[in-house]
Amino acid sequence: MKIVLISTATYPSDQGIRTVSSVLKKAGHEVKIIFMVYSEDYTKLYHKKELNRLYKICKSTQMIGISSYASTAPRAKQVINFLEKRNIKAPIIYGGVHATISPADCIKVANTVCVGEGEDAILEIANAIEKNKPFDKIKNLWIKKQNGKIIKNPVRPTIDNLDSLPFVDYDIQDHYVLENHDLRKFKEADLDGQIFFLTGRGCPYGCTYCSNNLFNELYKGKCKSIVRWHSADYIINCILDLKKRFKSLNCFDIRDDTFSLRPISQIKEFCEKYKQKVKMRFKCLGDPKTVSEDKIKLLVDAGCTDIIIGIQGAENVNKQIYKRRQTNQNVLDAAKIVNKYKDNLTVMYDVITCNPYEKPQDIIDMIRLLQKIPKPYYVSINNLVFFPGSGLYDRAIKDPKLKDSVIKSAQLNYWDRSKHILLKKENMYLVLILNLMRGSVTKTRFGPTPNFLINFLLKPKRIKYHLKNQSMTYIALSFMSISDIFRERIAKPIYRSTPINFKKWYDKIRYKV
Ligand code: B12
Ligand code: SF4
Repeated sequence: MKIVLISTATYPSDQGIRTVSSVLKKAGHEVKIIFMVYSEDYTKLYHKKELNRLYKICKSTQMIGISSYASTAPRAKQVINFLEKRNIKAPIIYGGVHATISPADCIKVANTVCVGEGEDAILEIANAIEKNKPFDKIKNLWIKKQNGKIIKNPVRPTIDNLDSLPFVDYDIQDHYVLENHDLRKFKEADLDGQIFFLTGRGCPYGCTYCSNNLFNELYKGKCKSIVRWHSADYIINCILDLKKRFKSLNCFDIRDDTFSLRPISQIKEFCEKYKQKVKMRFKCLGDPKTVSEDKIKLLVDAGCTDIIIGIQGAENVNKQIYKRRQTNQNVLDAAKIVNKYKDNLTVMYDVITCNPYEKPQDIIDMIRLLQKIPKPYYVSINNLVFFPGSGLYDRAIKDPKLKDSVIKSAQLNYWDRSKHILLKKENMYLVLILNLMRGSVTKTRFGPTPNFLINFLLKPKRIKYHLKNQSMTYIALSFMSISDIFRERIAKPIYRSTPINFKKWYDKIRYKV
């Protein structure tokens, strides 16, 4: 059967839709994937020309699947409405992270919504359509009947054995990507020399700003363990397959929420096999509590050149607001370990700010913590986006004072610094300083900002004055917004259009490989 899958992600990796596709292909279906990549200014919708082009590919298909994040949900809605207006015959199934977390929103837009892991459900739908049978009893689906009644079927248990899944679909001859108002065939160069790769699923924690929170609730009692891993052999074979297909690959970006959560025995097996068979640089993520000397040594030795470590909030914010059981000492201990490998390992710390619940002292504490971390490193300052379904969203949406910023923040990207600060208007002076610290950190500066200037700006009297009198903050924010616009509208598009070899070179220079 002919099937079209549409991804609204802004980057054409999307392991979710690619996995759904490979499961359908394994069962003999003919699948095309369309990557509707678009601007990270989420207020922008697709042009009519682009939608018409999409329609041409979809019109002769028997089933359409579409996925979105919360931020790209307006785009998914636009696509579904457009296809329906053009009287497309094929049923449209809305799946992915947003459909999992906000099915009630998605069912207003599509008649069929897939909640949670979609592999088995989509296969059952395809088989039902092929046999001309109804599919309204299939688990994981919400179905809107013609009379408006909504059927909410329960989710089935998670897939325990991830190795039972076929390799992620990278048959790029069946893939299309949006460029210059046209849908053209996917090229190897669209991968930018690296592949985002998840070697497991699930996270045992439940930070209140994160979608995993709700995912864990959804699957309570429906899985042996929410954290599931692919075996080392599965990952290595999959990577070798990709390496054979794409000669321009020079890096694997392992995007598991916390790769360092894997027990040391698994990391050891993975690293030994990776070093022996793959011999290619890779990146991964870790959390301060599970980073250990043994693990980092093995990872660096196997070719790990970059690690992202989540700090997120200052200790008090992590404990009280994010429900993230992590102390500043955990961060400093992990930082000491990774810093030992500074000649071969680039470290990036992730921080979340612009949270209307944080107090001035919390932001000061975060800045002081960053000053204590051994240099050099990178720091990514992310401004809080309230994602529907997260605990923090549920808390803030009830507050009339915050409701507006809760809803509007989902249309912003974490790095839209000035827009976030002006939207939330809390502790503007201090959030501005923290945002000015983003980038590469050395002994004397944080990003473009010298350390002495940070200390000068953080004098208690100055803080007190500028938190009350905001005119200087507004002036600084207008410069910041010019720089943000430059980054989004000029620097990013130029970078994205550069040849793959330039991107590979830049990545190496940036991370000193
Ligand atoms: C890898 C990753 C990235 C990568 C690659 C993204 C990409 N486009 O491929 C990068 C670093 C680029 C990235 C960027 C961003 N990301 Co991101 N990312 C992830 C991460 C860690 C893994 C995603 C993944 O591959 N999962 C594995 C697959 C197998 O799971 P899945 O996608 O959910 O798919 C399953 C089901 O959803 C379903 N399904 C999926 N598609 C479909 C389609 C159909 C038709 C059906 C029926 C079912 C179905 O079946 C799949 C298999 O079971 C997730 C967290 C997570 N653990 O999922 C965050 C996550 C998706 N990202 C998130 C965000 C916010 C972003 C950013 C917007 C951040 C920003 N810059 O502001 C950007 C922009 C992303 C974009 N718009 O493209 C949020 C989304 C929150 C939300 N509620 O929408 C998540 C959930 C993180 C979080 N902690 O909250 N991300
Ligand atoms: S933020 Fe990271 S550690 Fe916390 S629940 Fe989400 S994925 Fe897990």
